[in-house]
This record gives sequence, C-alpha cells and structure tokens, in this order.
Amino acid sequence: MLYPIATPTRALLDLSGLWKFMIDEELTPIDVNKPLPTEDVISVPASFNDQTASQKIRDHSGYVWYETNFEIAKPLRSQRLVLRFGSATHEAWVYLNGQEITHHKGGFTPFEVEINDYLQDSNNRLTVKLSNLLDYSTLPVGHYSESKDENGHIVRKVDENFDFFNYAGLQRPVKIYSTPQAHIDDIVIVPSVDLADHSASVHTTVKSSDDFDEIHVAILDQAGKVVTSGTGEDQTLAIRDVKLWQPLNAYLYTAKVDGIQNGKVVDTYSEPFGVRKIEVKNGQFLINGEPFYFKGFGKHEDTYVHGRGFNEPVNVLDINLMKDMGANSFRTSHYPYSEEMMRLCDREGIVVIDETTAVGLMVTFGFDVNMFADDDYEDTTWKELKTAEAHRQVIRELIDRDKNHASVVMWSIANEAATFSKGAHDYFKPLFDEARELDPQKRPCTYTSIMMATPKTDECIDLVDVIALNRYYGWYIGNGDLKTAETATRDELKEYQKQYPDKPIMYTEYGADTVAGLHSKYGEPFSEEFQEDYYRMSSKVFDEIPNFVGEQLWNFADFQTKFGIQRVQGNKKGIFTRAREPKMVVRYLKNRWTGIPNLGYKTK
Ligand code: BDP
Repeated sequence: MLYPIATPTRALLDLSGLWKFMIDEELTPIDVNKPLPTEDVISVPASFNDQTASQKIRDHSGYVWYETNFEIAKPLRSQRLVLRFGSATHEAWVYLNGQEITHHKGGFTPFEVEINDYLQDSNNRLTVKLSNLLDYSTLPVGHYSESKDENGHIVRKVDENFDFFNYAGLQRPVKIYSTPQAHIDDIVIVPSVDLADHSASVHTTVKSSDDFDEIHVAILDQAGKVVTSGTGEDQTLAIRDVKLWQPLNAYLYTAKVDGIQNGKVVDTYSEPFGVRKIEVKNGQFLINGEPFYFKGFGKHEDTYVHGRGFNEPVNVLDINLMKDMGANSFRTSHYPYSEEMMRLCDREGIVVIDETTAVGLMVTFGFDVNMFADDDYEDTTWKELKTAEAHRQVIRELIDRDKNHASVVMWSIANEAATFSKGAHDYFKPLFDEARELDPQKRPCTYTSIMMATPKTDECIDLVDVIALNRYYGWYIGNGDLKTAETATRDELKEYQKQYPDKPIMYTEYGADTVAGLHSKYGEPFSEEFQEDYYRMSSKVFDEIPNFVGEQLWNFADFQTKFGIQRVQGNKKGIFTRAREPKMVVRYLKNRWTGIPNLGYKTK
C-alpha cells in the first residue's frame, strides 16, 4: 500500500485537527444520519485517553465516536478520492454523510476507501465509531469480560494481557488523497546487490488500474538525477557504481513511476528506496556482506498527552538521542509503528526489526515467573486463543505496508508467545511460511522469546533465522543478584550457541526498572546504580559469545502501562525517562556503543 503523498497528479488533504468526540455509553443508539450529540472535542491524531480530565473517559472500555466535517474543492471532484486512515485503534466503522463506507479491524495498520460515491457538494460529515476492546481473537490479546451495573447497563472490561497501556483512538494521520481515474495502485521494489561489481539490479513491479498504455520507471539518485530508466509493469533496472544504504549512513534512491496514456503522464508517484543486502549466514547477520551488530532498543510509541498517538518531534528527538549514543537500531515493539517513523528511519539509516501486533499470546502471562517452576503448571494458550486469522491479517498488512523500506531488515512475527507450549509449532509454522512467501525482499524472520522458552523447552526455534531473546536474569529472576544472573546469562547463551551454531543470537529485551533520581550506595534494585551494574554485567557476557550479534535493551524510555503492584505510573525500565531525560546509565552505554563498530564487530 502506497504512503499518501502529493505529486504533480495527486492532491493531499489532511484531516488532522479538532474532531467531535464522545464515549458511547450504550444507553441510546447513535444515529449516524445526524451530527454526534456532543460538543466535546478531541485532537487527531493522538490517543483520546490522556486528553481528558475525566477518569471515566480515560479508562473507558468499549466504543467511542469521532466526527469531523470537511470540504472538497470542486476541481478535485472529477478525481478519484480516497480516504485513508494511518490506523484506527483497534476496530473502526466509518460513515460518510450517514452511510457506512468501510470497516477495519486491527489497530496499527492503515486502510483506505474510495469516497466519490458518498460525497456531497459541501459540508461532508465523516463519522467514525471505534472499539478499543481486545479479547482472545484479537491482536494484541486481552482478557475480555462483561458485567451489568446496578441499572442493568452493560459494563465492558479489558484486562490487557501485555505490559503497556491500552491507548486507543485515531492515533495516526487521517488523510484524503486524489488520483486520476487511471492510477498507480502499488509499487514493489526489490534491489539485488552485486557487492563485488558495485552494481545492483532493481526489480520493480507496478500495480495499476490497468488502463495505462505504458508504465515508465525512472530511478533517481539523491541529487534527483536519473541514473536509469525503463518501460514496463515488471522490469529490472541496472544501477552501476551503486551507493549502498548502510546503517547510519543511508543513501536513498527514488523510483519515479509514471502511468502514461496517449503519450501523456496521467499519474505519477515517487517511492524512496535504499539498496542493501541482508543475509543470515554462519551465525552472523550480514548487511552488505559485513557482520552487523545491533545496538539499540525495544521502544514504544508512548509520550505524554499524545499517548500512543503520532508525535513527530519526539520521533525526531528519539532518533537523535539514539544516534548520539552510538545506537543503530530498534524493534517496533509491540506493534507496527507509524509510516512516518519508518520513512524517518530510512533517511537516518536506523535499522529496524519490524514487529506485528502479536503480543500477549500466552494466556498465563504475568510477572510472577515462579509459577512456572510449579510441577502442576500447564499453559493452555494454543487451546484457548483464536488469534490465527488476526495474526495472518497483520502479517499481510504489515508486509504490504513496509515491504519497500530499506530500514526494515527483519520481521518479528510475535513477542513473547508461549512457544514452549504444546501446539505452538502448529500455530506458528504457517505464519512464518506466509511471511516468507509474502515478503518480496525475503527478509529474515524471528520472534522474541520469553524466558520460559529455553534451548530445552522452546518448540519453535527451527522457524527463526535469528534467535532473539527477551531475558531478565537479575530482575524478574533472582532480583538484585547480579552474580547469579551473570552465570545464568552466560550458561544459557553458551547453550544456544552450542545447539544452533549457524543461527545468530541477540537480546531483544533485557533491563531493570529504575526510578530516575533514586540512588543507592549499595546498588540496590530500582536505583540508577543498579541499572548501570546490570548493563555492565550483561555487556561483559555478550562479548564472550561469538554468535551474539546484538543488544537491544528494554526500554528506550519509561512508558505507561496498566495498573499493577509492579508498576509505579508505568514501566520504569527506560534508560531515558518518559520526558526523555537521561538516567545515569546512558553515559555508560554511550561509551560502550560508540566504541563498537556497526559493521565488523568481533571479526576485525
Ligand atoms: C516483557 C515484555 C515487555 C515488558 C517487559 C517488562 O515483552 O512488553 O514491558 O517484559 O516486564 O515481558 O518490563
């Protein structure tokens, strides 16, 4: 799916701003033929939750309504007009002038619909009903329950089966774009690099409305100069003296696609792309033929007031903070991030592990890891969950959206699923097959593994190209005891290395809750000293393991979660606070990471 942009043949309207907003109390039905019965407003794009002084609205589980009015300039009415949501969390029913025009489930991927047939000459009313409900059939996974209040009204409850606040709303840009009737629908770009020859062949496939006489593709360099061009829906173009997209040293070409009718350009679209080669070989993760070392983070889209809403200044700041520390990568834990962030990473040379919304796929998830030691413990996840269809859908939509991004080097199919439990392999095998089949660039695939999934118990390691571990020795296990944690970390990594000598291993989570400003002469847990000691211990072990190809710590910044006795206004494992102030450990990590080359670490 193409990102919406203005081009010489396309106009773009942004519906950001104040929309009418109300929660649905489910007392009287809402009539979509009339304006919403409220004067309250909310800002779009953003989560609705933190824009209110009312706890009832903030914590509402169920349905909410959004409404805006817009005008379309007359000259545009002859064009094909498409309404596009960057996302709508988690399920949306969309009405234009009272008629339902589309429905979408899944809160972190875009969807669009043609609106010409529903438009009025003026004062178009766009109404959106959203649900923030999650259950055993959705991704993310929530425990859903219903009860009745004293008046017999339904009370819905979602207990998140994951460790982040269930922010919802129109969290990403809502836009209308125009195209001519004959239009380009999608562009697929697959570069193959010949490293020895300093050349690349770029395979482009253009999907269109089928009424062009000819499709023309020109590849422009960063200065806008045409380096090669050709004609055809499906073709391979050669680039000599190719400039590679490298980690933290990005070079972007542009594929300028023209749809031609009677010798005239009718539709045109420009897609930026990078040329780079990704391989997993001999226990290493290679970018452009050289071993890459991941330095960076698991993150969240989470900021004050915006909630999980698009916050571009913070995205820019986060990337700058990462680069300043010598970091080169992050994972989009635990859902696809905004398209704007992916485009930013392409430009900045930030390497991304792109994750689906598959989080919470373990029905017994909790912070008490001791329960797993119990002989009677049995995990019944794969008997209970009905997420396979939603999972297939998000894989399809994520790959469709992000397939051309140079920054994306690997897909994470799930976070901390019960891969140790009976039925896991049957569940995951078709999903990995599908991802591999769908990705035109054939990137490696992984899932991030939960602590209970060990070299002994994990049933799905054969499915992954890279072993990605989320580990909390010294925090959830043996809290405060870094000596024992060091041994456990080392023993487990050695075991993985021994059993899977050809698979690269990395940490995709490790960390310790740390209250900014809390200090301890004794290095007690929650202090800034402990956080630093914890990371020093971990780094030491990482450097001993030959196939260890990267460290992405948990978390870039403190973030909001649901309530719980383990959370004090959220998760405090950030190395930055939620306001992006550095904790003490940032100096240590900056020092370490600026000393580790992006390419060739341990081999030079
Ligand atoms: C892991 C999850 C992550 C949590 C983290 C933690 O993948 O979402 O926030 O641990 O407990 O279970 O801090």
